[in-house]
Formats: sequence, structure tokens, C-alpha cells
Amino acid sequence: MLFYYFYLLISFCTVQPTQDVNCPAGFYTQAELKPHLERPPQDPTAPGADGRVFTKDHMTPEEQKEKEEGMTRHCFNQFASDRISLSRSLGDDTRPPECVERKFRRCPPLPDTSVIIVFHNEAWSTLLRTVYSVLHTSPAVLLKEIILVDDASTAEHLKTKLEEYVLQLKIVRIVRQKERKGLITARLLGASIAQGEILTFLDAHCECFHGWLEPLLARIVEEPTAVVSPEITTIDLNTFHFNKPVSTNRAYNRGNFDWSLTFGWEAIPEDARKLRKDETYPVKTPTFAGGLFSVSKKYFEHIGTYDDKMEIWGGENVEMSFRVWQCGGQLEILPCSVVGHVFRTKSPHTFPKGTEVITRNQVRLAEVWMGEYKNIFYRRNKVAADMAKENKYGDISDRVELRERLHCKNFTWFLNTIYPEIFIPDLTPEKFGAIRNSGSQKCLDVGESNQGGKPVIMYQCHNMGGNQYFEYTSHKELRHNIGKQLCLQASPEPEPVKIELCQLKGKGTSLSPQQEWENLLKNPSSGKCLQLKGSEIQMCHCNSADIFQHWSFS
Ligand code: UD2
Ligand code: MN
Repeated sequence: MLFYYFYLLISFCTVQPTQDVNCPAGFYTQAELKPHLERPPQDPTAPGADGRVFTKDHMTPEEQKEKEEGMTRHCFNQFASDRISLSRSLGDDTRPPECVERKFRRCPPLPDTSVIIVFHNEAWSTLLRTVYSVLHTSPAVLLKEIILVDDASTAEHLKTKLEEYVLQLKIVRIVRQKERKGLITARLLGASIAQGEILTFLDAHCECFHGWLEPLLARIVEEPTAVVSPEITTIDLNTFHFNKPVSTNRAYNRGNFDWSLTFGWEAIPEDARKLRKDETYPVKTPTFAGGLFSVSKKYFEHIGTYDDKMEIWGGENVEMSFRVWQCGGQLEILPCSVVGHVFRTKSPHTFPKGTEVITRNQVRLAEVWMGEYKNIFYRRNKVAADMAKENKYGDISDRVELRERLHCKNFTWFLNTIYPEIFIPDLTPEKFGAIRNSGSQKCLDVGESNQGGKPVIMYQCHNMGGNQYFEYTSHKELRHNIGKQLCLQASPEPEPVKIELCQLKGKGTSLSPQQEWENLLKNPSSGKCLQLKGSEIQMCHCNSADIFQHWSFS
């Protein structure tokens, strides 16, 4: 019996390498993977050379003005970007040795790719540096074309000037969306005309590091249902410093989401890290950032491209993440592939129909992919809940049909199998909403950007969820858990009451006595009650006659 298995194994091994005359055995040589365009000689003292910071000590009033205007327009330092070479090098290849030394099999050959870059009113220098960086780092044999998709920009420099400029680059095409519809339909337009076997999407302010493309394409050859992202590193929005990989560091991050359906980063769980022998192994990720990725064109179409009724910006990355996993694909980060992106803290874009389109996109994805878990999201977002109740998110019938046609698994499967580490709030909490104080008629509010550790405050009740959202859990906690899991925590008098990370996190953890509440709102371990005292919220002697100790959910 054992012998038979050995025999099978050996015969597989000998038959495996495809004996194709068009595809010689062995590995691609460096010469065969020569970039499409050689980088011109570099001046090591030029601003931002080798990915270093741009500095300028003395600025004239005119320069100061130019810098401020650029900041307002793009929410990054356009002044710096404009003074850095469009072809700047990023210096040595500092990736881990197994990435640098990795060879790629000639058989089956690596497929070619269309690089699709969508933009709306992007700065000239960031857009063209993205283009040049692709040309200087992508093997000529693998780069079919670069497609620039203009989402109805109004800036003059993106019109004929851009068209004439890219003409000399030959391999670059421009298509334009007539109306401003957002990045989702812009990417779809690019994909529809792409001729490469693989689609590779990039934002319009990126720089590709050495050897970024091959690992993405090689992984898709190995696993055609993989949707793969590079490790996205930061290009500093102020200095344009490119944060280079460090050869001794292991990949650390993967994508997640919270119950407000916002994408975020988190550390890869310990056991998943241990399974990877070295950095050439993919990192499975529950969600992806969504701007920078490769996918086989055939698979992109099979899996339902994008929801083309999503508008402008936001939500499409979470939608695609849930869909790819639930419908049989995989979402991965390949740490040997490194691409820099200018992460901003503010959006520079106008939203012609208001920022409610982001909520609308989220409601669409929740309705199609989340089953009953959508209610966890709705409880935290009144605008979304109303939109859902009043059916104001457009027609989703073709997305539901897609889900059925592909026999996609449900959200419970996704949570249990792909993201078992996530904390799932009560599907039906005992009570939830805002907590109103009878004395002041105001509501308990966590205040601006309270990530835990800051006192709670009182604020006009707004009935919108958000900073005033609490739920009373089956474990008797008062959770403010829109993003992080934060709990109202009793403190010794006269310290102000704060929210802190919830101590009860799942198996192996237990409820902290200071985070337990009874009868709106007594903390049994201290025997004290929550009270509004002047403008502060403290724990005091319980006195049922004091209306400043009366709290109710509304
Ligand atoms: C992140 C993603 C982005 C997208 C977005 C959610 C990364 C690094 N970035 O946004 O790709 O998934 O989350 O939707 O993963 N654009 C248009 N039309 C618009 C608005 C934007 O063409 O109406 C372009 C824009 O010029 C840029 C790209 O779309 O090239 C992404 O927009 P962004 O850079 O403002 O968004 P970012 O990086 O915060
Ligand atoms: Mn971006």
C-alpha cells in the first residue's frame, strides 16, 4: 500500500513539469525580467533621492503660499512632491533575503498584467511618479499596458497636457469617465478595456519597490482564485519619505474591519505567523485595503467584479473582501511585494451627493453579505439604519442573484472560519442606544476620538448612535463598541468615570468587576452609583431620590 503511494508520488513528480516547447524549464534570468524602462542616472543629492525625506529650511513667502495651497488641494505636501524626481530611485533592495533571491519558474510562464490607475484631480507629480515607478520596476515581458482612468477631473493639467505627455510613453493609455461617478466605476471602466491576463490596480500616488510585481503574478499562477495585495508601506504625506522594508523584520499586519464597517490593520495572529516558513509565503487576510491589488481578469469577472451601483468612494474594499472569501476565493498579502502609498489623514475629494454615499455603499454591502449581522452595524449607525428601513440604497437584486449563482457561504461561516478572532457583539443586546440622564436631559457621550482612557462627558442627545452608542450586554457591561471594544468603567470617587478596553474578550478572559453594571446604573462591586455631579460624571453613594442618578436608554 505504502509502496503504491510512493509510486504515485514519484510518477506525479516526473510528469508535473509541463513539457511545453513554448516554455523552457528553469527560471527566468534577470535579463529576461528587465524592466520596461531603465531608470535614468540618479543624483544622490537631489531632493527625496533614494526615498529619503524632502527637506527645505528657508521658504520665501511665495513658497510658503504654494505649499499651503498644495496641502489644501491634495491633503499631502504637493510642494515636496513637485520637487522630487518623477523617476526617483528607492535605493537598495532591503527586503528579506528570501524575497531578493527568489527565482520565478518559466513554466508555466508568468502572465502579463494591465496596471489600472484611477484618479480624480490628482497632482501631476504624484500621478506621473506612480506611472514612472511602474515602468521602472515592472518587467517589460509582464507589463501589457498602463491604463489611466480619469474620473471626470476638472484640473487643467490632466487634460490635453497629460494626453500629449503620455503619448511618448507609448504603453500608457488614458480613458475618461464623462461624469464624476467615483473610483468604483472608474476601476470597472479600466478593467473592461484591459488586455492583460491579470488586472493590477493602484492608487494614483504610489511608488513600487524592487520586485513588487513578480510575487503577485506568481501567486495567481499557483492559485488562480487568489486576490493578492502587496505589503503597502507609507510614503509620508509631509516629507515623501518612503518607508523601506527592513530585511530582518517579519510581516506584521493584515486587514480587519470593525462593526462600523471601517477597514483597519491588525497584527497577524501568532499561530498564523508560525505557519509561514519565510516571507515568500502569503498572509491570509480577512479584508484588504482595496486600492492596490492584482487579480486574474477572468476571476475578477467570475466573482462579480464590483458592485457598480456603489458611488464615489468607500465600502467597495470591504464588499469585495467579504465576497471573495464567501464565494470561494482567497484574499492575501504578499510581503515580498512592496508598494508605497501616500496615506492621508483627510480626504481631498468633493462628494457631489454628500458623504452619505459612503453609508449607502456600506448598507448595500451589509444587505448582500452580512445576513442578520447587518443589525450590529445598523444599531451603531442611525443614518444607515434609516436608509435600510426606507429602502433608500438602490436596487441590489443583481448582487443577491450573484450571491446565489455562486453558491456563496454565509457571514457566520466567514466569521467562524476566516476571522475567528473578531469579537462579535450580542446579536440582540438587552438594551442599546443612548443613555439619558433625567436630571440634565443630556446623554452620556464618549467625546471626540476617545479610544479608551478618557472621561465620558454629557452632551445634547442626538439620537444618531456614534459617540453616544452604548449597549447593555448579557454580561452586564455597558459597551461602547463601534470600533474598538470599550466599556464604561467605575472609578473611585471623585475620579471622573472613563471608558476603557473591555476586559471580557472571549474565551480565557473574565469580566472586570469595575465594568459590571446593574439597574441603570449601579456598580455592584463598589456599591456605588453613576451620578452627574456638576459637569462631571462620578461614582457616588446611591440615592434613588437623586434624579442626577437616574439614567435610561432612549
Ligand atoms: C483607500 C484605498 C482606495 C479605496 C478607498 C475606499 C488603499 C491604499 N487605498 O482609500 O483605493 O479602496 O480606500 O474606497 O488601499 N478617486 C477617484 N474618484 C473619486 C475618489 C477617488 O477616482 O471620486 C481615486 C483617487 O484619485 C485615488 C483612488 O481613487 O487614486 C483612491 O482614493 P484616495 O486615495 O483618496 O483614497 P484612500 O487612499 O484613502
Ligand atoms: Mn490613496
